[in-house]
Amino acid sequence: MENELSNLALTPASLETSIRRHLTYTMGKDAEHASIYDWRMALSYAVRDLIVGPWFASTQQTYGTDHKRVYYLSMEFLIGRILEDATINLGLRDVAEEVMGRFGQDFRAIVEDEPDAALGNGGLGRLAACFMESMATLGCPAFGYGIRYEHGLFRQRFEGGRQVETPEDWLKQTHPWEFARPESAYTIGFKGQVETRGGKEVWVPGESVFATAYDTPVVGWKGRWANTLRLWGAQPTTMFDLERFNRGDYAAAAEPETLARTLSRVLYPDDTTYQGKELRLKQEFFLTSAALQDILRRFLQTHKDLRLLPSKVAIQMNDTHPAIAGPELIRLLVDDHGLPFDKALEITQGCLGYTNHTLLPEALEKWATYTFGNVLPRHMQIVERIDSWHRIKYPARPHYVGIVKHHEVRMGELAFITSHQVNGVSALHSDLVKKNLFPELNALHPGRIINQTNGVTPRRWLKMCNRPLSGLISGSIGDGWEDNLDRLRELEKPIKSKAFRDDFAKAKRVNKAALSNWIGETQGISVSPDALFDVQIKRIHEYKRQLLNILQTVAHWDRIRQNPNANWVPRVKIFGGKAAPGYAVAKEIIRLINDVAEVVNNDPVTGDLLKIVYPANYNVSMAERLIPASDLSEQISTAGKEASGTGNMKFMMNGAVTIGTLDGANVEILQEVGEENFFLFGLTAEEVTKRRADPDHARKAIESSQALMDVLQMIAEGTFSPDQKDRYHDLVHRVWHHDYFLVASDFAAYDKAQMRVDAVFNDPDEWARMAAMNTARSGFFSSDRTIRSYMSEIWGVTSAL
Ligand code: 26W
Repeated sequence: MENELSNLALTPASLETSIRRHLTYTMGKDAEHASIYDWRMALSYAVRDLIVGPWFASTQQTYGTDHKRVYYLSMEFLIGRILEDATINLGLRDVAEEVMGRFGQDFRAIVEDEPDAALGNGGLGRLAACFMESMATLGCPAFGYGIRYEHGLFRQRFEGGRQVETPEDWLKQTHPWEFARPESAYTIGFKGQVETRGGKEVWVPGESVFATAYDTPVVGWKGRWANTLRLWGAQPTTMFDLERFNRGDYAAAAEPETLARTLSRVLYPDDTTYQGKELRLKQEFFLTSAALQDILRRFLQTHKDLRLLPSKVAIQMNDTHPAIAGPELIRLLVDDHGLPFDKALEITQGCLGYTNHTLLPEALEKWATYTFGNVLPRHMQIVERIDSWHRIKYPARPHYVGIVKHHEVRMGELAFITSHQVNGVSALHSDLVKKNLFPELNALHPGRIINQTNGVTPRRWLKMCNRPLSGLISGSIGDGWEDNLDRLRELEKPIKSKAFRDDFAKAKRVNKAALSNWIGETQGISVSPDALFDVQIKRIHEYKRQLLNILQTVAHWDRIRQNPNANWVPRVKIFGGKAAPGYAVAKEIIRLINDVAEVVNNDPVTGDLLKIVYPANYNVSMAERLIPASDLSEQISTAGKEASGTGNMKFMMNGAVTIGTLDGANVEILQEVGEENFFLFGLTAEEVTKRRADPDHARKAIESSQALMDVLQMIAEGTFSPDQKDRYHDLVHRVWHHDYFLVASDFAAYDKAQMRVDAVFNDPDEWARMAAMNTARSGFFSSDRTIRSYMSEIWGVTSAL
């Protein structure tokens, strides 16, 4: 099927007419009185109109050919802004800019007026968004299912250097991309009891809410295909108690409403530690049950035999958050459709796939059987039944392995056993999933665990966010790399010429100049675009080691002060990221970075040689600004801890060189780009385990590095907290005595690697070559490659294009 741009029948004049029509009839404004919001809405509706054609065509085609569909279940979709991305994929970004110009409107300003859809915490949520775009680009018939949180990830401010959270409000203005579907509503039950009627188990829930659908079309590259992101909002099943209301008891009257609305009110802002909160379990079941009811309804519209479900339906669980899908699908098949348990389990396994995104033990979901059984009594029975089925079928299963152990339901084991494939998200991570996370289950089910290395969409993360570089690429290898990213390898030939390397450096320089203007305007810090832009942007976690970065920054600052007239490479250290509100240590690290910045940025001795910038409220839109302007990509997690990383891939694509450990997908980046184009340092995952076994590892490392010793001393003495000299005593004490993430043990190697960075940066042409080679060899990290692989190895789905 071909829905090329010509099918959109678009000319600048017709777009102009459409925008004017929406301004008048949708927004009810004339051009003289329209605000930037009105213009944005008018443009968004005009663009949305153009997506509807391909969207209907895709749906009809899928129905018509009875194509197998993919259902991607995720508690998070970190989408960011939609308008510019949609114009890019429809091939009308420049037309839109021109037409808005005719109205006297600045396209950039309009694009930036759109709030980010921040329905996710970090990597897992952003991956889901990239996957949705790639599935649309590849013509893989798919639905994304998630929750329409009223409030996305909190807004971050700094007060006296400390993180302060405020609620986020993306739905305050009308969200123009969604279509409400009040007619698509499902009842979701909770609690209550299980009754036996005529030898059958029947769940009688004690509470219920409606899940109603909100659909956002997701259009792929060149508008050839569009899928649906279906987000569920919770509605009360009974509006309010009129009798209580009439008695004047207004709060009590609204109780059922309050209860329901709470379910889709906020995104849990924690991706660090699993906390056994009942509301979270309810949210997970709310998403999953609504999705499965919708999937079965759609299947049964055109099929009778539920045993054929796995031939038409592939369901992917984004981590264990929707892992209740196993028991819920079995419940629907057995209780509502009368299938035998064993058959229902077989069908369920045939449909489900499970992606693991973390090995951190504190992030692995497990629910107290008390909570689980209370909220989902029927599912508790089914979980026990799955577990005993598995124990009996696999008598070699060790006694300590199982879904229910020590009065807890382990969601990882549940997801594993109810799926036909389990995958990790990078080669190293998948290896560790086999060896460390599920060694016994892996032995019982050889071949079930596979690897699917993550990727990112090059439309948003190169074409859209980096116009100078994408222009240069198209100018030298032509168009067509956008959906065939391996073609970037063709750049290797031009990279051999000095002229091309100069152009590459110029494109980077344009982005850096824009960023330094933005930093000046928004942060009040003046930074030179000729300095080395060294960037670490990601959630703040101990394992990601922002602490290592800031400690080395202090060491560097101290060295410049000792010898200010040496030939230093000017550096701008840029940080971005949020800490989970309850993660005290991460918040201390944020404060330390801000405190160090305060001192360093005001030091007349180091002046422009070193600046530290930490803009608050890092999000997708900020990433789009920072990544194209970066020289150095900080990927410095403790080896074995970062499952994959996806920011690392975005930096590489945009011509930043990585300083990094052998962790997650860094391993594969290094393999693609070669050691000569990567600043590698640090302990390997195996060495980390060995090193940790030495109880004195930190002390030994500190005592053998004078630089680290000095840095810790300065921080402990209050150099960066003159108003409260003991502020960082605990933090320094932890480095000395409980350095679980081996900051001290990797410090010297990191410090040395940073010196190698400076040496290369001093040779601009060599730096340009390295940077350009990173772009040229980033093709493997397109999420198109990842999705093709999921399609053939997990989903058994072909392209409908
Ligand atoms: C239940 C609390 C909770 C919530 C979210 C625990 C853990 C999570 C996520 C699994 C954390 C996450 O986002 N993981 C990241 O997933 C990315 C996409 O695969 C990887 O690139 C990152 O390395 C991984 O940290």
